[in-house]
Amino acid sequence: MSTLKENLLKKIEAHRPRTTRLLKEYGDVKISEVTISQAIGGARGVRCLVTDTSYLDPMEGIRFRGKTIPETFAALPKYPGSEYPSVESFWWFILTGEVPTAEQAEEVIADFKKRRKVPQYVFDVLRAMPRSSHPMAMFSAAITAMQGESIFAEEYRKGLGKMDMWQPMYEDASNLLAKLPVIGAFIYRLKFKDDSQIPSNPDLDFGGDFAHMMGVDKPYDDVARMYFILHSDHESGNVSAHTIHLVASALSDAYYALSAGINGLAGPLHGLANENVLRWTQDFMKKLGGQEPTEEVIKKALWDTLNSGQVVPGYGHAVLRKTDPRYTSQMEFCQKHLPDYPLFKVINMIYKVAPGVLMEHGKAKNPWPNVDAQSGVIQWYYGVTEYSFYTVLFGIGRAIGTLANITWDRALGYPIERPKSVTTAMLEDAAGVK
Ligand code: NMX
Ligand code: MLT
Repeated sequence: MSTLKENLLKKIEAHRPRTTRLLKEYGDVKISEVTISQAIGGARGVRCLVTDTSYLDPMEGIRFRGKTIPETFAALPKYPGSEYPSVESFWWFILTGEVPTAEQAEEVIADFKKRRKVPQYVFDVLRAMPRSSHPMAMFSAAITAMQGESIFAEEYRKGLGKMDMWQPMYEDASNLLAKLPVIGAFIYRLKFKDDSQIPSNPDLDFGGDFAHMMGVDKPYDDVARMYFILHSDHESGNVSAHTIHLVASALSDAYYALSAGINGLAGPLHGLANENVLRWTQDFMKKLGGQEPTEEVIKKALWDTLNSGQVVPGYGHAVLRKTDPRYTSQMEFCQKHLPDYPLFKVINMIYKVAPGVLMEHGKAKNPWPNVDAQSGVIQWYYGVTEYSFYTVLFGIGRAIGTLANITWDRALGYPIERPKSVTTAMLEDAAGVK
């Protein structure tokens, strides 16, 4: 057993009695109530999921295993020669809640390298799809195509005890995660670089190899590490994480569960917003025809979007009520690496203007930017200008937290998810509507 798996087993064994005790002794304690507006309105604010990998506070933003973003980046060992930790060290951290040593992180890097090879049929499937397919459709199809590799599904068929289910789930999660950079970069080069593929480099870590296969020079390796970690987890009520948890609760394997979540991430109100931010900004710059953007013209463009009934992409959030710290973290990266880049200046100008416009518009509960408002500019700066690819980057990141989460779901024996629905007539009865 690998050191990581041994450590995880210890954590699982220590955690199980907590869940058992809560269920047995405190199962009737209320943590939430549901109103009619919550039942109709997308269950906003209803507390009915348990996730230990991360927690989202509306005012503070995300904490991964109790640590804020700056604390996470400061605590994890940096990848040698890099400003950021490796994704593999973060994988250790998000799974166990403990910061790995540099040696432990190295062990995971070595383990992931062994799991990296993608079966040829996945590339064949992708090549058989129309080249016009959206990169997210390709990404989802590639993950589903690999379902036959699932160790969990095979072990389940043979007969698997409930308390042992986390082990094959862990193997599937690790196998799948290690392959995602290869699949992502393949899709990018298939669609946008005439299928001129760059083979994986066995000397590189998750982020470094992704940058190498994308064909983008340093410091894009650090951009990849930062980007994947920032997008990894956002507790489990968001569409992608919730879908992955929900599908896995039917004891569908990690391949089925992750591809389902990726489909949810592809929606414009969720991950696809990062593509739309860049589309919106580029369209707006095109209309300016080389004219220097000003706060006044940005204001007008924002109002035009709102008046046409569209949302301003990259702004607003279902939980957050302040600027997303993932936005801030990427903004700080830009301030350091590309302070004078014109597109970054425009994004900053939108940040100055948009919250006021959204407040005046009076609908959005949160007028502040989310993660997607700042992520595309970094990609654009490093030459990845094909913005329909951006949500795949989000998806590779999101796999980290959600695959850790479903491993824990199996470790703690969480049951199939099945909330109860009611009819509109029942709501009217409950409200005493005549
Ligand atoms: N632009 C215009 N209107 C907005 C915006 C926005 N950015 N955000 C919220 N609203 C509207 C929303 O459409 C709703 O209108 P209506 O009453 O007509 O249905 C109203 O404000 C109330 O919505 P909220 O309760 O503030 O937001 P909700 O929790 O329903 O939705 C989002 C959250 C994130 C879906 C929403 O803010 C949005 O559509 N933002 C733009 C898309 C985006 O950036 N999504 C990415 C989210 C982060 N991620 O990566 O997943
Ligand atoms: C996410 O990262 O999943 C988004 O910010 C959406 C959310 O948390 O609801």
